[in-house]
Amino acid sequence: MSVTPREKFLEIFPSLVDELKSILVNYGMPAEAIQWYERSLQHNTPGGKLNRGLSVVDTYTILKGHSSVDELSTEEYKKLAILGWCIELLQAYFLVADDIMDQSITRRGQPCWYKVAGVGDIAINDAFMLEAAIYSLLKSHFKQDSYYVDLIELFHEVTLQTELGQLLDLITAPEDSVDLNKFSLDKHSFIVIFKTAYYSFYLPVALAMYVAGIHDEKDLKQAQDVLIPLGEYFQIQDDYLDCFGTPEQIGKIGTDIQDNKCSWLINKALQLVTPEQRKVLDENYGKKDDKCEAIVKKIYDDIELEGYYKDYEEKVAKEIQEKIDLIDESRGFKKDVLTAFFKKVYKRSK
Ligand code: GPP
Ligand code: MG
Ligand code: MG
Ligand code: MG
Repeated sequence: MSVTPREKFLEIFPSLVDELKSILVNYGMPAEAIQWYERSLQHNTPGGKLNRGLSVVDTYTILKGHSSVDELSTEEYKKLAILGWCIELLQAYFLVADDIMDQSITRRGQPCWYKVAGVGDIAINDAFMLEAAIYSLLKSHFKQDSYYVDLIELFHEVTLQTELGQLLDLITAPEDSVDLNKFSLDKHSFIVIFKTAYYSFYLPVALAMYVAGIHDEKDLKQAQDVLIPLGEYFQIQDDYLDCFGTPEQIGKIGTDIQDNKCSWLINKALQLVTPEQRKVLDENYGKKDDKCEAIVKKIYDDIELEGYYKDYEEKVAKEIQEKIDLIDESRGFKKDVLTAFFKKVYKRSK
């Protein structure tokens, strides 16, 4: 029986959990702590789409000129999959923390980790431990490689970039004072590029490029110049789905309107509304109240915001395609890496 790429990737995870648990065992941690850690790893790491992790393997496969992941040797596959799992651990760390900060309820169709009975604030420490797991795995599997320090520096840099985006996301959306004048599409662009695009789009490709030995500055920049706008588009889809997607579709309940978020939707709406509608938005946006949220959504409908989103999507997709067409492949970088990413993202509904 043939396994899907996702199943093949998932098969690696249990061995990483065992390895990570053995670190705690060697420190003499009691069994209950080891069980807790395992539960946190299982609840928070493998349940999502795994697109970021799978992309590391896929990118490497394309850079090596293979047509299928199955052409990689067992050792090669394992190394790339471990890097993929390191991004999934980074994502797990971010999401556990983000859900606390955003007071979210569900994630990936299950309760947010801090909402699980008996977890609460311990989730903060669990988030830190998910991050620490990345560096344990990098050390045990890559210490001998020439690019080991590059990998560590890349994870550190991208983590900082994400935290900067998260900072701006949070201070632009204070709970106690709603001021829609603080929002703008430029600020939105900065927030989403930093909080999402670097770690979700640039990081998987850059990691695979280091392992493949195709990491000339010019090529890293070529990758970044396409992947950052693509990641920006991806987060705008996330903003769109937060309001217009169903919880069944997206596995989480949208919170952006009640959380006073500087979402693409509110920024676009602010450009379109009449002074009367603006007053209604000022009075109802960012309130922890389902009725106020419904009033904001009604305005979004009245101004046909979905149509503007679809227009934006067509425009940005065309621009990204044009950028991909201009890629210089002379040093070994391949535009197919970027096309593959684009195909996964374009018009996604979850
Ligand atoms: C997601 O934004 C943002 C992140 C995952 C970055 C978090 C960064 C930290 C440093 C904790 P979001 O809140 O719109 O995502 P979602 O809609 O999935 O909650
Ligand atoms: Mg958030
Ligand atoms: Mg969130
Ligand atoms: Mg969101």
